[in-house]
Amino acid sequence: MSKALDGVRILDFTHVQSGPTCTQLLAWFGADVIKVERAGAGDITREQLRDIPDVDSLYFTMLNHNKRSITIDTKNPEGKQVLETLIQKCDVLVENFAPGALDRMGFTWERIQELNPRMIVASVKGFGPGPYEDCKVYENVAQCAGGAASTTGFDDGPPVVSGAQIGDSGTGLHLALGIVTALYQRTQTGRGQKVLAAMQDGVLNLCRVKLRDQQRLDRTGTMKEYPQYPNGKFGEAVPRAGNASGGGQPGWILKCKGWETDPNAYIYFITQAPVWAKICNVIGKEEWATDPAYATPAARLPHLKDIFAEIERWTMTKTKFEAMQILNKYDIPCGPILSMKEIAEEPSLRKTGTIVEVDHPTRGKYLTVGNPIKLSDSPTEVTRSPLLGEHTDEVMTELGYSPEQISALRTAGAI
Ligand code: CAO
Repeated sequence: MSKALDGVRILDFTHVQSGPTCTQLLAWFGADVIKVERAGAGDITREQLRDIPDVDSLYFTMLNHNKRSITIDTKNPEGKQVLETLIQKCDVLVENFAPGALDRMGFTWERIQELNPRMIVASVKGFGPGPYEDCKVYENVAQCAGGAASTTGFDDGPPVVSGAQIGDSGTGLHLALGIVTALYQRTQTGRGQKVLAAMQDGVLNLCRVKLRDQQRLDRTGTMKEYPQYPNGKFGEAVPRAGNASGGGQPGWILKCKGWETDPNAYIYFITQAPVWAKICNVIGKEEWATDPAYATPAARLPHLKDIFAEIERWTMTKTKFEAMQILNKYDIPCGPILSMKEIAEEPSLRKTGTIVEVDHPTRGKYLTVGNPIKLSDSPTEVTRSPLLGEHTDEVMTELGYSPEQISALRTAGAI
């Protein structure tokens, strides 16, 4: 079957996590992704957090599937020429170097446009234009600067960053959307364009509801679904809300049977208004369905702590999976707190290709997260990440270089 991005060639100049997430997605949709790395070293993540000596780390392999790897020293004049040829042959250049690095290499937007006016140049940077635009940025910096950390955690604790890599992988996702949108516009204009996804912006986009809450707080001085209501204090800025739901249906994480020894024996429970009567029945508090102090969503807001404590008395008598089974029968929205071990072993995720086992020549078999976006006419087959420079000769030959030229460039240290 053909793939959605068949025929699109990506010059993948990305490293670490944010950029590689983006180009991996494009590869899964069928683009030919040629990852350019420095000979001898490659993407720094190849050697970071290694669990097997001298073998590409899981950090690298899990972010670089379905790509080809070519080594070029882009600071070597002959290496630069190879890169120029690649720029002429590709549709998109994706990069997430520190600000200014591409310009310092000699590949300014103007130069790239001269070489290939159809080229889309897509970048991840930590910040957009402004006071921090020259800063290098990693995941957690973006979570802090994008509003995630100040709004995550509990009221009596410090800011907390999320395990979800919303700064890196989240921005990679944003960039991928920008790229396919620019490719679509190019079908009308015939021109390339610059695409920028700043990590601060990407995180803030994902924290949109917290900016909503800032304005609600400014206007009314309180937010009734927050755990600070009714007895705690609100300050000037959106406070950390613990496990409160970000939406209009109050929710919380509750203990389940076994919580004393299992750190993940918990369930997320949402007291969705339409099923309130069913919740009351399940937990044995039938009278709450008609009691004016509990019968309406507005009446319940000052009692949320007590309500969740009562529901928890019930959830603590069930395992999280037993509770799920019972609650689902009544359409009560809830979700088990799943550990990574449980997720890795979950058969349904294997079946859909969301968790995939991949074989690697030096690592052997390992698990990875497959493409979370499923296209019915463009199914994803996850193939292993490339070894450093595995496709240098293959790509150079496709670019028109003869075996003699390739060998001379190698001797000159250009590739
Ligand atoms: N040949 C020769 N030189 C190469 C090369 C190649 N194939 N590939 C990269 N280089 C050079 C670059 O030209 C750059 O050189 P100069 O500094 O002399 O211009 C140098 O390698 C290093 O690039 P860098 O500054 O991007 O790398 P770093 O490790 O110091 O910083 C990071 C890493 C991620 C902080 C920075 O790239 C960054 O801020 N990127 C933008 C934001 C981002 O994506 N962050 C998320 C990363 S994932 O957590």
